[in-house]
Amino acid sequence: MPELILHHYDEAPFAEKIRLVFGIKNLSWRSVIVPSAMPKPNLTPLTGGYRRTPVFQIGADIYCDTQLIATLLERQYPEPSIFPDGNPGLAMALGSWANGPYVVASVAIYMGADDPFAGSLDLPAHFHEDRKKMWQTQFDTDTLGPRLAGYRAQLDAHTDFIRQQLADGRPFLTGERPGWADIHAMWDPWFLIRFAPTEAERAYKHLPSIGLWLDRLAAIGQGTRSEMEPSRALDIAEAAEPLPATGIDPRDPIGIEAGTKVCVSPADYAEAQITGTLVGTTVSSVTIYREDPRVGTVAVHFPKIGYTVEPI
Ligand SMILES: N[C@@H](CCC(=O)N[C@@H](CS)C(=O)NCC(=O)O)C(=O)O
Repeated sequence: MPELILHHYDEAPFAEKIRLVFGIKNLSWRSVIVPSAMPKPNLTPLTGGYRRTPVFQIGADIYCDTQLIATLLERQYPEPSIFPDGNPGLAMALGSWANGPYVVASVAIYMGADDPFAGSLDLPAHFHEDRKKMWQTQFDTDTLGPRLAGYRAQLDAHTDFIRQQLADGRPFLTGERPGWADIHAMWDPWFLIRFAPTEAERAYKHLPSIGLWLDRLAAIGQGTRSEMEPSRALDIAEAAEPLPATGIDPRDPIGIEAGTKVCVSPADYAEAQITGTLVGTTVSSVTIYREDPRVGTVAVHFPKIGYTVEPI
């Protein structure tokens, strides 16, 4: 049985999303710790330059972005489902809220907060500079001050969606069982509590239902985690063959033929150009093959939502 390898670090809230999926599904997985800021010399041979966290690996197949990783895990391990109320489309569509305006409000608040790193987080000295550059397409960190109140107002309006869902006393957002909707929504309080505690207190202290809901989510755990050296993950990729190419979905409007050299880029933040040969698409994903001197041929998979694909 090939191992499920998550490249992540403990403080990464997007990685926490996938750790919670492992928890809901009670999966055993291998944890490879990556640096929280660039450079990431043991990750980029696998991804071709994609630097965001987390990245998921099975053999020589590399999956970028939580939306794609969650979809894959749900397909391979359907029970218990991360869509316990039977609304997979709605829960996935929430990603455009959670990964968009909701997350930007929280990160802007953190970047402009008076108490960043107030907790005991183990982050490198250049972390703030790294993030400033990474988020520059969404906001200018140097001029956040006068706009912070506006971001706080935005955050509170987003948080109120969670309060409304929990108002009838249900334990999780869609009912009795936790799922992907909870995981989307927990990103911001999880992040602010750790990265900007004074801001978190302002935003959540008067809403006890949110703290109790976060406690219930934390109690799910992470499944069974065991650590792996980064070099071992590279060796595994080198020794494995990627999944066979699927070809272009016949209904795909992409207009690029299989075998074409392409560049895949995140369309929102953390600019990067990942180049390779287009070998497959589905209605919601894109796969390229890349050659790397350390790991040989790897398949790198991206979701379509939030990414661009251009021939080069
Ligand atoms: N849309 C991506 C976003 C991932 C993301 O922004 N992750 C943050 C960490 S939680 C990140 O990459 N930070 C910079 C880094 O880790 O290098 C996903 O859903 O996976």
